[in-house]
This record gives sequence, structure tokens and C-alpha cells, in this order.
Amino acid sequence: MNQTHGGGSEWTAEGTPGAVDWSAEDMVVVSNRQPFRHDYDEDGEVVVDRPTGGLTAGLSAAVRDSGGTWVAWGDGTADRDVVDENDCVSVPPEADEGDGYTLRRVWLSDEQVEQYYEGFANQVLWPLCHSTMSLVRDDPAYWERYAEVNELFADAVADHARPGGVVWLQDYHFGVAPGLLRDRIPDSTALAQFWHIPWPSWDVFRTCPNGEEVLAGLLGNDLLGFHVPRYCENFVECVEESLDEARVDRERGRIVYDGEVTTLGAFPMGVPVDDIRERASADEARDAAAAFLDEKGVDENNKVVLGVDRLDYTKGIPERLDALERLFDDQPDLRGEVTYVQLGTESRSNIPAYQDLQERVQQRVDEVNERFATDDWTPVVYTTEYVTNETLYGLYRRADVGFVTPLRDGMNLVAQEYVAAQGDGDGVLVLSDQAGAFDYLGEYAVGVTPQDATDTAEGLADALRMAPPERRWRTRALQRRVEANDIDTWMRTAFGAIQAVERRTDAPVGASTSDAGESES
Ligand code: ADQ
Repeated sequence: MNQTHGGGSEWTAEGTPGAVDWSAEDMVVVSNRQPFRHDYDEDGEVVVDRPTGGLTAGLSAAVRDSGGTWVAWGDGTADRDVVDENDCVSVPPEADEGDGYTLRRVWLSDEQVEQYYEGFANQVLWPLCHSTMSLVRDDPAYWERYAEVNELFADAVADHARPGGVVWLQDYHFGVAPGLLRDRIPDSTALAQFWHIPWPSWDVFRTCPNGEEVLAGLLGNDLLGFHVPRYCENFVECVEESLDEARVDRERGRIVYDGEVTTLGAFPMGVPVDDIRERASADEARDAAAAFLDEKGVDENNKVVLGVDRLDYTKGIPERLDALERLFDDQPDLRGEVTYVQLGTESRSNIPAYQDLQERVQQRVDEVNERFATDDWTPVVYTTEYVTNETLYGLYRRADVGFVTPLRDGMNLVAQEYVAAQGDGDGVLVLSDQAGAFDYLGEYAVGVTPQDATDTAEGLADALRMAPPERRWRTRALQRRVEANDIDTWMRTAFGAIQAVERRTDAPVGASTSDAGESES
């Protein structure tokens, strides 16, 4: 049923990643969220929130080594009080001169946050790109603020971009900035962007308000990266349908628009595999997970099914609870034997769709527990509390099943973290066929269709009853995949492609251009 895709496509990044000399480039990384945030604590002291994710840590190291700058929204309560007259601060705070890098902060008003971030980015682009059109909420002010904030970022970036350097934008908050940057940075500066979420089909994207402007803006990039070839293909389809003047060269993975060339590529993002494996195998992680489960009243002999997500409607958490209910209905012998642990981090709580989701998850957890709980067994343990990385990695390691069932997901790093944390363990990954990660891991995971409670319940039962030899070979095969494509490989492949890209060439599409490149609209 479930096919795997991937390798060999015309959008697959070419070549093996080599050693990249970050110091050879002046790099400017641009993201909505900042890598370091300064806040006042209750005693009025400044405290620093540090990067924990693999991507932020990897990009931080690259910016540091290149002697570059990171540009991001300053959203901390003490952020304004620690920057210099150019809105810059050196991070990490304890770094000696030369060991840190510059963080340039962009300031947003409450209205800008509401209309750019919570508005166009998270109530238009996010639901559209995840093909949940019914959740799109538009307001003309959203686009105005989105364009305005992109302009603020473009101005800030222009202050730091250097000839021969690289500007690397992250994600869907910057659909306009690349087009603006074309005129504001030196021609010899490479301009690249990685789009972390799916790109939908034209049939969905055509409903995007100001969609044409977003496409044109993104074609300001010299290189535009997605996780999987399918998203590149969808993007090209949208360009062909929407921008008459654009010409597509599928063979070379390029689009020429407005006299400039944009190269597209699929760069599947990975996780810091070695680091996760080492930390998940440590006694501290095992003890932290045991203490967590003990505190929640989970019997140490029970099988544990683990979900780890931001509380986002794309992650399919209520649907997962439906499948669990189906499992306990259909397979009563598993009652009392299996505990489903769901970690959910609150996210975008000012947006009504997210408030609704939070309520719905709590309601479904309560319903499943009310139906099946006994005096000494609670089927679902659900918490929104913060857990340390030690506890998280320990839980990955302890869990018999990693339950990763998004309705749609650009990649999904949790699936890869779960596999990486297994070490010599043999936890089974149950994975949605709607996650980008499925293209790389679907062959050895237990694939499920997340909207289908029966299919998902059957997949979960298969995973729970799988014999140890099969568990082991599947785990080893999955581990080889995540090892071959860890975060370091992603950084080097993506950065290698940025360095190799043609910059601002006014090259016409050559004779090899496919006919499909001629727009029909
Ligand atoms: P996200 O939608 O945030 O990312 P994901 O890829 O799963 O989704 O990454 C989430 C990260 O946050 C993981 O590293 C995970 O460990 C951590 N996390 C989530 N919930 C947590 C919890 N409750 N406690 C502790 N840690 C938690 C977006 C796209 C994805 C894409 C990534 C990277 O939506 O499709 O994979 O960017 O490009």
C-alpha cells in the first residue's frame, strides 16, 4: 500500500557532501525565532534562553565559524536592553571575542506580531501548506503586515550581507523578503531559503491570497530548498500555473523568472544522531524517564507507546486517540498492558484553531481514560509540562513504540529522534504516510494512514505484537537511514549547494528546457 519515494528524482540534491569551510563565507542566517533570547526573571535579573534543537545549534555553529550574523525577531522582555545602538548583541553571552557571533534583532509591534506572525504566516500559509484549507483565516491586513515585516527583515539583512557571502533564510515567514533582497544585497552574495513545511499542490495553493506575490518573492532566491522532491514538484506546478513569464528547466532543476535563475533542491533534514544516541543511552536519561513514568503512575512492566508533538492540528493527536480507543475496543487483551504517553508542547495559543485543538486533545484524553481506566491502570498519560532533553531521550529509549502520525508534516524530526535514541534497543516506529519522513523511513517503519482509525489501530497492534527479530532488523535498517542523513549531512549538503549555485546570472533557459516549462495560463 505505502510506497516510498525519494532518491533519484530530478529535484534531489546532487553529489556527496564534502567538508565545508564555513569560515570561507560571511553568512547571514535569517529566521523568525531567535537562537538566544534575553528575558527578565522575577527578581529583575536577565536570563538567557538558549538553543536546544539540532538545527539551531548547527546553524549557530556555522554562523559563528563564518564570522557572520543571525537576524531574528527580538521577542524577549530584556532583548532591547542588551543590544547595542545597531540592535546587535554578541552571543552566546559568555563567549570570548571571536568565539561568538552577532545576533541582530528586528523589533515588531504587537499589531505586527498579530497580523504577520499569527495572521498571514500562521493562519494563511501554515494551514494552506498543510492542505487544511478550512482553517485558513484571512484578513487584508495580514498580507500588508506580512509584506511590511518582510521589508523590515530585508533592511536588517542588507546591513550585514557581504559581497561573496551567503544569506540563508529559514521558513515560511519570509515569502516576500528574497524578492526585496535582490536589490539590496551585492550581486555576488548568494541568497538561499529553506522552506521547512510542505508545499501544496496547485489545486490548494491557488486559493492563497496574494499567492502570486509569494511565488514571485520566493523566486528572488538563488536556491530554494524543500525537504522532499514532491514539494519541489508542487512548487514548480504552482509557478507554471501562476506566473506567465516564468520558465522551468526541470532537467537542471531551475526556474528563470524576471531574468534571474532560482535553483530548486530537495534536502531532507536530519537530527544529531550521535548526540541523541549517546545521551539516550546514558544512565541519567534512563533514570529521568523512569522517574517521569513512576510519577505518572505507569507500571514499569507496561508497554509504552510514545507521542511527542507541538500541540498543532497538523500532528493528528485527536486522530491518534481515536485509533487508541479502537485498539482497546478491538483487542481487549491489550488493556492494562499498554500505556500511551503523549507529550504536548503548547504552541500558537493565541490562535483559535490551536485553542480548539488543545481543548479537543484534553477532552479525548479524558474520554478514553474514562472508558478504559481501572484502579491500577490509566491508558493515556498526557502532559503539556516541559520535560528536559534527558527525560525526552530517556522516554524515546524506553518506549516500545514511537507513535508519529501527523495528518501532514514537512519532514517530522520526532520520528528520526526516536530511531536515533534506540541505540541497541528495538523500539518500533509507527509512521504516518503523510509525513515527509515517510519518504525516507516508510520502508522499514509500520506505515499508517493517520485519518483512518482502523488502519492506525491495526498498525499499532502490529507494532506492539511484533516479534523481537523483526523489531531488531527494522530498527537497524531505520538507524542506517537516519545516520546517513543526519543534521550535519543536511547542513553540508545544503550549504554545498548554496556555494555551488549560480548567482544572479541572467542566463536564459537553454535548449534543454522542457516543454512543460511553458506556462499555459
Ligand atoms: P515542527 O512542526 O515543530 O517543525 P518536528 O519536525 O516534529 O515539528 O520538530 C519538533 C521538535 O521539537 C523536535 O526536535 C522535538 O524533539 C521537539 N519537541 C516537540 N514536542 C516536544 C515536547 N513536548 N517536549 C520536548 N520537545 C519537543 C517544522 C516542520 C516539520 C519539520 C521541522 C524541521 O513542521 O515538518 O520536520 O520544522 O524542518
